[in-house]
Amino acid sequence: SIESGIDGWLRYSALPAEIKAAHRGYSKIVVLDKSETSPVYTAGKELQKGIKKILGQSVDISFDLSDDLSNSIVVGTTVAFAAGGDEEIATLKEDGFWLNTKARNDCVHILGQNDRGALYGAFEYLMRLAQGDFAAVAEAYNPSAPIRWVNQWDNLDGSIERGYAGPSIFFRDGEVVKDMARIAQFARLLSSIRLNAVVVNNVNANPKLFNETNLNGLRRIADTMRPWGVRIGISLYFDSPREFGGLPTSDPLDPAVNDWWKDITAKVYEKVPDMIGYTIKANSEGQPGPLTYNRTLADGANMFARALKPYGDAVVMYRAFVYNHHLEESEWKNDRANAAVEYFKHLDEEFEDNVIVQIKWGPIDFQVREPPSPLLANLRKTKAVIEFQVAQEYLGQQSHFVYMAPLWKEILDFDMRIDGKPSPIRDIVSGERLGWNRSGYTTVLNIGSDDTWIGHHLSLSNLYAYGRMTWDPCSDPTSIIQDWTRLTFSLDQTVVDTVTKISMDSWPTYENYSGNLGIQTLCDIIYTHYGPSPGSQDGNGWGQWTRANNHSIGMDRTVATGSGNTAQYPAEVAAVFENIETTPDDLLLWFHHVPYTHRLKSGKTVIQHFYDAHYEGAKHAQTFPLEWAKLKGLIDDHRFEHVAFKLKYQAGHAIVWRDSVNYFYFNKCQIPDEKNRVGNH
Ligand code: GCW
Repeated sequence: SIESGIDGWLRYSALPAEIKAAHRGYSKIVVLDKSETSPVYTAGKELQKGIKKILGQSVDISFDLSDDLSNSIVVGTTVAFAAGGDEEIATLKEDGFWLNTKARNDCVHILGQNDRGALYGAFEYLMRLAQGDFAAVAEAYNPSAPIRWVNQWDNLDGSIERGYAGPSIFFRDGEVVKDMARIAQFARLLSSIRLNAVVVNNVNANPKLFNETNLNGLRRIADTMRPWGVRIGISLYFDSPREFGGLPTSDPLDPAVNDWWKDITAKVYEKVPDMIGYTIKANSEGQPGPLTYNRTLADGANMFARALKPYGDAVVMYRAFVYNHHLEESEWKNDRANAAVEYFKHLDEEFEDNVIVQIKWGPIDFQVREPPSPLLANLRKTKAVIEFQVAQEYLGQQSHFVYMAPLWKEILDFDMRIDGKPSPIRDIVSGERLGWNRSGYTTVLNIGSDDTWIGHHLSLSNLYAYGRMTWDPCSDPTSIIQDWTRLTFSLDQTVVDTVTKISMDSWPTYENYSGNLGIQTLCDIIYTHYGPSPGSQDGNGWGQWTRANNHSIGMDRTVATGSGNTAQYPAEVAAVFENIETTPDDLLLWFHHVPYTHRLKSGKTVIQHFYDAHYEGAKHAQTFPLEWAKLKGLIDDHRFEHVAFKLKYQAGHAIVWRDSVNYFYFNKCQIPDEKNRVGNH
């Protein structure tokens, strides 16, 4: 229904009559592929449906390029179109498309480099129409990177690790679900933002995925998503040969183990011939892996790579999230942030060329602020993808709203200065900087079967923004949220301005009332990852530490006196972080251990900054429900009430955050707030 969130930003609300009136009609939609499973066919159907809803016009589909084309929309691949003319089309990359709304005979041409590209172009055109944007365009659209994936952490029993939106749309009670409707709808959303693959099961994987019922289930999932141009991949459990296959070992150099994986891979590809490959979490947080068998991480990754070699462009996504989770805090130089480079850098030459290392954007774990992972600047030959997290695991779990595009942009714009040359992370992951041919992006997503998909209507903007940023990392987070708002809620300017303001303020606000100055998020890290628990940040084996004592706080990651982590960055960046004077305030406590009385560049002490930021953040969170209240009557009541409730909760919880964090540090250091809000009263 119009009130549910199932259509996301693809609601295609009818344009107001006066805008509609300015639009000319179409004679027909010419679709250059008759096969119902082709994304080109899907594009034709989507155009037909969208135009009906947005403009109120019923337009017929034809499959014949030799028809009279005047006033038509032609959609297909450039190859299929070539027969039809001599149009000059700018160079297209894989998945790219050409959109020409002023082609000869008053036609609209939507021509993909491949099937997927044609579908992306149809969505682009529809989303312009849906925003009442009829401006003429003749433009080539190309992706920044070939890999634009999402990862679901869905378990076979239907639960979702770090999922905040109900049970899995893929699995239930140990099996793939029967009803594919939500899966098709999910693929439609992904494809509209030009994401080309989804890894359907949790990285903490279950080998029962390989039983016959589930292999057939995977086939049904892939068949459902294929017409939308979305391919699937799966996560594997490293010890499957031993635990599922009856072998005595899972040693990656054992020929029988290799044969076992080849055999399983053949079975999988028989069901899903275009599978994109495997994602592997090994030797990570208790998962078995090659190190369990005294082999290198490359030995492990290469075993899967060899099994996948016969299957086209399939890749192994090998996660760099390998670290010791029983780390001893009493050793000053121990530092989990060092782990990824220590485990992977020396293996740079060792990986097969269809292995891609999947690197979380920060060195620890999706905190409210981290510097970029140094591993992103330490692989030369081995290709990488950056891993984001649309699921707001540490960022309020969709009970708070944090719009993450500004955070991602800051990371993607960060210049790593590899070899002293400009090396923004967006150019590293695109492959451009180091000459990689397959690299890019993935994100933990964790949508569920809730009507909101993600647990909070506003938080779905993060999925939309992720798609936009992976296609074009230079996109502006403000215009992304404006487009999203127009498509999701309304063209009304008050609605657009209000959602934009709340969204753009949301990350700094959350940072203010949670963890400041690069200290980490300060939520509970032992189990839930939700709510304030600064005390849990030390004395744990996870290595997520703040080293807060009665006088001082922060991780000393310098070479001079600390863990040496700064030296993992290229020289110019290392120099900035090594020196307390040049380290930006917002990463001060990430790299340096200082007294609470240390003065920031702002002139404030660290402790006063904590107090002030928490008051400021909690105060600003109170404005969100008030801002939102302006939208009563401007959007449907159902979504209005849902968001109003969430923002009220967030405002209240921000106060809990403020007081918990402020009093925790006051109790440690006994330095009262200069403004008399925190202290022994
Ligand atoms: O952020 C942590 C999560 C774990 C997750 C792990 C990972 C799937 O808390 O739940 O496990 O990261 O990325 O593998």
